[in-house]
Amino acid sequence: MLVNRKVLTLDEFTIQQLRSFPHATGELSNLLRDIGLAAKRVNVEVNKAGLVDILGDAGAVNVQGEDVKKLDIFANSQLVGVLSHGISCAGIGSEELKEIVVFDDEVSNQSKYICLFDPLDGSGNIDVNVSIGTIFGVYRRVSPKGQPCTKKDFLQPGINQVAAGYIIYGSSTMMVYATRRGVNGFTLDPSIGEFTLSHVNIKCPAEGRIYSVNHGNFFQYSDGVKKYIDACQKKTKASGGPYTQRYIGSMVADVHRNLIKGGIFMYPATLERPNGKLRLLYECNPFAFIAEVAGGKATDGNRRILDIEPTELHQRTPFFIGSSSMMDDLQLYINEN
Ligand code: P6P
Repeated sequence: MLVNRKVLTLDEFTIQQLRSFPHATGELSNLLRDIGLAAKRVNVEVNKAGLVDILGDAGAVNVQGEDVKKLDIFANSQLVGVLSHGISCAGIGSEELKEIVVFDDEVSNQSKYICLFDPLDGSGNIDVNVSIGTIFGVYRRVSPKGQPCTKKDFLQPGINQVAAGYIIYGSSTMMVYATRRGVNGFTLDPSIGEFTLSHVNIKCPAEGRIYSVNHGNFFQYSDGVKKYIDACQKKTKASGGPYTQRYIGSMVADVHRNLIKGGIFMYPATLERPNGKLRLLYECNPFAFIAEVAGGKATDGNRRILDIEPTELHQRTPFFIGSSSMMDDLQLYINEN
């Protein structure tokens, strides 16, 4: 029986988007397709991580002082590889690399975009088969085209992103990305080896009943955050609950679930980490961009994440993201304490 299922691949979708902007150069479409290619290569290794000696620590330690798993290194090299050999990126910043990488060749210097990414977030979960992910954000460079990109290109507020997205390597492998026109999700179809459009124009529900936070740090949180968490636990059907607590320990998985179902994810400042744990440039900014395009909100507890002017490549920030109504509730507790 012929199945007449019109499947739109990532390539077809980006080209379709390009056709609706006659003056577009196609560079952003190329860059997104490059990231999709790297993700497919990472996916192959993630899926067999339990079978080959790619598990376990690579013996190295990254700029964050964290044990680096071999898959982190592999994912980083795949992204640097496709972007440096493409025609759409002048340079990158990565969680795995202390400094930016300026591609500085004639073609790359003509590119108008730079890219920041966390090549494999949640890598501590690799050995226990929990979903992990890649996170990326794309900016228009502020330095002149034709010259090598500079650090200033990477220290832009998140509101300047032209696109942001993530790949989640889970029960299926999905690439979700946002431009100002919307958020769309593509599920990898192994039968054709292509990301295919599966979640059109994703919107984050204004209300949600899922709250995600590490309760192990509860007594280190601010009074306002503690009182909000306490209120979540006391929600009843009559007061818009009951809420459920879900925390995977892999931000891509937690935030993806809350984006689709509604909910709030929190990684607050703690006594041990007064600036929070999560990185502004390549973890929080991309998700904040995605959340806002989808109708949600993202703050550091006081400021809109996308408004923060970065000063360092690997700076951290407290992070709250999710359904607009839940974020407004949280802000009331923070403001009152
Ligand atoms: P904790 C993974 O290491 C990560 O960066 C995020 O993906 C995740 O949400 C967070 O850290 C978990 O941190 O301190 O709760 O284990």
